[in-house]
Amino acid sequence: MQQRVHGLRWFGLSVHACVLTACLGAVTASAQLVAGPNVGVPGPHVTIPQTSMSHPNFDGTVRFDWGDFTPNGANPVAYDGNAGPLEKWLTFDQDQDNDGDVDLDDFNQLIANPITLQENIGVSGTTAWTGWHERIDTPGWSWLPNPLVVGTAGPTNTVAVNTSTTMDITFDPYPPGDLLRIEKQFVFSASNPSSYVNDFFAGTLMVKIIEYPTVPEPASALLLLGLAAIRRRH
Ligand SMILES: [Ca+2]
Ligand SMILES: [Ca+2]
Repeated sequence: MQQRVHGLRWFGLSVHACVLTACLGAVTASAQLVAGPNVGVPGPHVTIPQTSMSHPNFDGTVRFDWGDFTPNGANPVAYDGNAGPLEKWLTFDQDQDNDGDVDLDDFNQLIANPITLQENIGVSGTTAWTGWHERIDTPGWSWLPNPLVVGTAGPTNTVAVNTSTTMDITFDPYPPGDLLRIEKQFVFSASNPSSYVNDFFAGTLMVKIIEYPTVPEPASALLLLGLAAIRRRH
């Protein structure tokens, strides 16, 4: 069943459409989003507008800030192995150079420099996280390496590995109740920028990113790995 809910407001962001069961979590008092690695299942869908010049975090570059790094401002996310990933739609301002019109200068300015996505997450649910996985689902955009990962205390042993479209971050188990800030940059990398201009002028240019936390391997899987190792030795 894929009932969709439109126009819910949550932490100042629009949850335009998502699976009903996931959205119910988003609009209760806990405002918790449930996400997992099951990419065949539609997960919670959040639209994030470009952070405006009037926003306190605005630093002169194109950026997207999801919540802030406070207990009330962070977005609670819980892991569920059966759930689909969070789906983020990053939407752009049109008058990028703030001169009162929308023309090619705006588009060229938009694609000229790295774009920042900062996510402030409350680790929620009952399972400690050991990683965070993201994938850019819109052609023409690529990650830059070296994301910033900052928690309330930790996480430790953070390692990030990326391709142009995937970003895999791993760390020591990080418990529910703590905050996590994950900040990455991506760039426009398409070889045919002119084919993106119409969407930009129409106001429909956006970058879709899917993401989910990862958790420790189940004990049963580790046991099986151990048994296999013992058999190999004999
Ligand atoms: Ca302009
Ligand atoms: Ca202009």
